[in-house]
Amino acid sequence: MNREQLLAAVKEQVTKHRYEHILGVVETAKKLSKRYGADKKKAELAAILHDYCKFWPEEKMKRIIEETPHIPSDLLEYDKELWHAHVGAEVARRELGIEDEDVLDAIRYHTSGRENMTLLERVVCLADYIEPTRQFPGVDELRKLAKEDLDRALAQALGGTITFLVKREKRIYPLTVLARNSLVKPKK
Ligand code: DGI
Ligand code: FE
Ligand code: FE
Ligand code: FE
Repeated sequence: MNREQLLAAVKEQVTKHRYEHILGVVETAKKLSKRYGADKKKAELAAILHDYCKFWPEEKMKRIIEETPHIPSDLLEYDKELWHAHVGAEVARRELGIEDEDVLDAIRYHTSGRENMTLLERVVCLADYIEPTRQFPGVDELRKLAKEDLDRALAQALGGTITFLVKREKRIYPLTVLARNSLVKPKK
């Protein structure tokens, strides 16, 4: 499928509001790629597909997690919001014919992050936080920081999510902690 066909496929899976978000992530990921030297084509592809499974029924996602050996099954013990990323990568490969492992990883880790994220993964994950339709306290500061320091901006974004989860008495997926730690330099 080409870009237009993939966008049309995504549009059928999500709400109008979510589709606007996805177009925002595409534009932001392209800008960040230019700024930091990531592969613009790969970033665009991952951005188009990153939330493909966002509204899939819980049971359907659970089944895919259980039956796919390389999807970590401990995801089922954490917030359901984490599931669409891993399931999305699997569906992109199986149903949409995406074979590029860099792109699949950028989809797979766009929510949780992971230790030592690739440049492409960092670009897509940060674009997801700061695209133009996103609104949360501190987002403008984060957009500014994103122009100056990719890793500090992403560390701040993940830190915000960790704080948000703690306030709601939710569990934190360990990869999110590892992602943030690997982006923050140890204090001397
Ligand atoms: O799908 P989006 O809304 O565009 O954004 P996303 O894929 O980054 O999902 C973010 C949601 O996931 C956010 O509301 C927080 C929730 N979440 C739940 N547990 C975790 C988590 N996010 C991270 N990074 N780590 C978690 O352990
Ligand atoms: Fe997402
Ligand atoms: Fe995200
Ligand atoms: Fe998203």
